[in-house]
Amino acid sequence: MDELNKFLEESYERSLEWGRMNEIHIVLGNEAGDLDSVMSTIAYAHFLYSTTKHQSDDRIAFFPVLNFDRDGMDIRSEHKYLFEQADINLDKLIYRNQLNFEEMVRDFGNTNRILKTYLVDHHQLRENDEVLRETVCRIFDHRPLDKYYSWTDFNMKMRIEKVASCCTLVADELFKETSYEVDSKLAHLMYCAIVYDTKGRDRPGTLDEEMKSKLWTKSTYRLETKEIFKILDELHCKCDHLTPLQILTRDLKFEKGILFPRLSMLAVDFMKFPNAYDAIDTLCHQYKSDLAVLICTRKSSNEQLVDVGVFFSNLDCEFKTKFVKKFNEAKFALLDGKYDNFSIFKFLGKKIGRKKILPLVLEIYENIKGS
Ligand SMILES: [Mn+2]
Repeated sequence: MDELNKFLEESYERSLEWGRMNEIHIVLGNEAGDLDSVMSTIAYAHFLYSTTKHQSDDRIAFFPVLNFDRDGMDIRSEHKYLFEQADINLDKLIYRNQLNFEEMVRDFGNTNRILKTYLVDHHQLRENDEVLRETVCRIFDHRPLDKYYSWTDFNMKMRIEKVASCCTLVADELFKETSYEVDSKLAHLMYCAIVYDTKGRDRPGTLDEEMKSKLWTKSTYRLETKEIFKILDELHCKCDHLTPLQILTRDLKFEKGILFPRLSMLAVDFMKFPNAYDAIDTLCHQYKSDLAVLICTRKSSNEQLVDVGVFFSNLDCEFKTKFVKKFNEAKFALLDGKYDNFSIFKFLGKKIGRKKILPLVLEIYENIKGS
């Protein structure tokens, strides 16, 4: 068994008997579970494991926790493809539902055992991870800093930088540590995540590019950038094997009670699925959310088309009217729709994605609710 699989299997085994551990290090990715989040999680956990002096101590554990359930792996086709290609057993990865963080924090509290958490690709804990808050000691993220979410009381290190991929930040951290040799499989997996996040393009002079080429030299697979991007993008966009609900959940963010699924098709096309409307309704019920904002993009030959579907689950007409007005001001034009509580907006500006739409919607939402 190769080094990476050995590490993953050992981590998995120890996660089954975490109560026996004296020291646990949790590396936690974001709930959307996109490629760079997943690869950063595994890479950073492997890094911590390899650079710890007490490797032979069987009461120290390093858990790379993918922040979704095992079923969630099957709908993330591009992840699955890369793991299978790298000969990594999907059943030996650690998924969010396999660990009970409440119990863990309770069990470790008031003892001298150590429980530490490292966040990658996000810096806000969602509600059911909030219990880990005081254990967080390190954060790597490439999203804009959430000004509503404060970490100031905590003694921890945060690296938030505007790069295309979170793997870029983690790789940089790994390469800086001279005692650590980046594993060749991990190098390949992180390389692929960066290629995906930079859309298969070269970005000379950026940290993304620098890390991409450093990882390339460590990797054993050596597929061309363009070729990798084409494969991953096709896998990501292919969703004819998924139900509308699966399409909504495979890249989903849930923040401040609002759902933000990202889709690789336009909202107008998504709504053509027979159960599309019911799927959004079901999702809102599952999360007890009163607003879902579908961020939808489709590539056409020379441009990226963006539209946004907004589902007002439990909100009155007045809220809707105000929302439409504010959203209009941000260059989102309302299209005629056939539903009372679901509206589609076409984006009239040049370029936008979830990273920008999410804070915009939160601001509008809080603005209206507060008025
Ligand atoms: Mn990311």
